[in-house]
Amino acid sequence: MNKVKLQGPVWLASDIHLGPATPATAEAFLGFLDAAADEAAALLLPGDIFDAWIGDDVVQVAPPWLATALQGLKRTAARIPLWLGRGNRDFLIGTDLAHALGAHLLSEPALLETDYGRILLTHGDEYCTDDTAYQQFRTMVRDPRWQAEFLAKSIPERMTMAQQARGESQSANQMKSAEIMDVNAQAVEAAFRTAEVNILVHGHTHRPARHVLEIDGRRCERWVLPDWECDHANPPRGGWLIIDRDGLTPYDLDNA
Ligand code: LP5
Ligand code: MN
Repeated sequence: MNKVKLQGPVWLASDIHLGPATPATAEAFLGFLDAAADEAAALLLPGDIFDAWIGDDVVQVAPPWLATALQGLKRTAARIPLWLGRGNRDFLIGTDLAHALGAHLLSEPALLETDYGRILLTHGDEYCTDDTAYQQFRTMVRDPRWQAEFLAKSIPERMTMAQQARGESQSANQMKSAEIMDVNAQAVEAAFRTAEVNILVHGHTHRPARHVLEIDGRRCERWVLPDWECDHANPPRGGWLIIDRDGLTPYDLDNA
């Protein structure tokens, strides 16, 4: 597990799901990246930055939407430390992308040492243990052998597979209950105990909230980051969290 020492205000955002079909979301995110470079001491993006990431070699042949997003990330990384985490859509982000951007990779989970104390940060899909179909899929795609085989395929082949997987995921999700797709309480408790922290931040579930829990007599907080959608949602949504010496503060894209 990475220990990330951070001083000054830290900005966090996840589940932006950048892709070819979401120009308004990309524009909002690029504005956010510039604001972070001006005001934050570090920017942490714990996963699902991209709608689907099929391998770092796409950087070599980036279509315009991706080239613009990468330029934005690189511009920010040149001014403040940028940390990238991996989500269930972009688990194939690797050291080549980090290197190309001048960014760092977050472990899963990562232990942040902030001005407000120790905070555990991760994407969050690992806590959705009631969703057994997803956990099976996760085990498959996190296997280094599966990844090596997938990455050996051509880019067009990988793009087709990613589109197919997105389609299957969307139809599978329509059949699942909201509870199954949320985090499992025991999995969350185990994370607090193992890391010995009182604060956990994650994304993935698209249910932004601050949950207060009591674990072994300790008061713990689980903060959930929102997803971003400015193209197909009215009003547009998105947001981030700022951690400074006074605590954690959520910000909405709408009234930022
Ligand atoms: O992503 P989202 O929000 O829709 O749902 C997630 C879980 N789904 C996923 C799958 C991804 O969306 C797929 C895109 C990944 C692209 C990455 C690179 C390419 C990899 C190619 C893989 C073959 O993460 C969803 C959860 C939900 O979050 C809430 O937690 O429920 O889980 C599922 O939908 C899993 C399904 O239940 C079962 C698996 C469907 C995928 C089947 C793959 C078929 C591949 C065919 C390729 C030839
Ligand atoms: Mn996710």
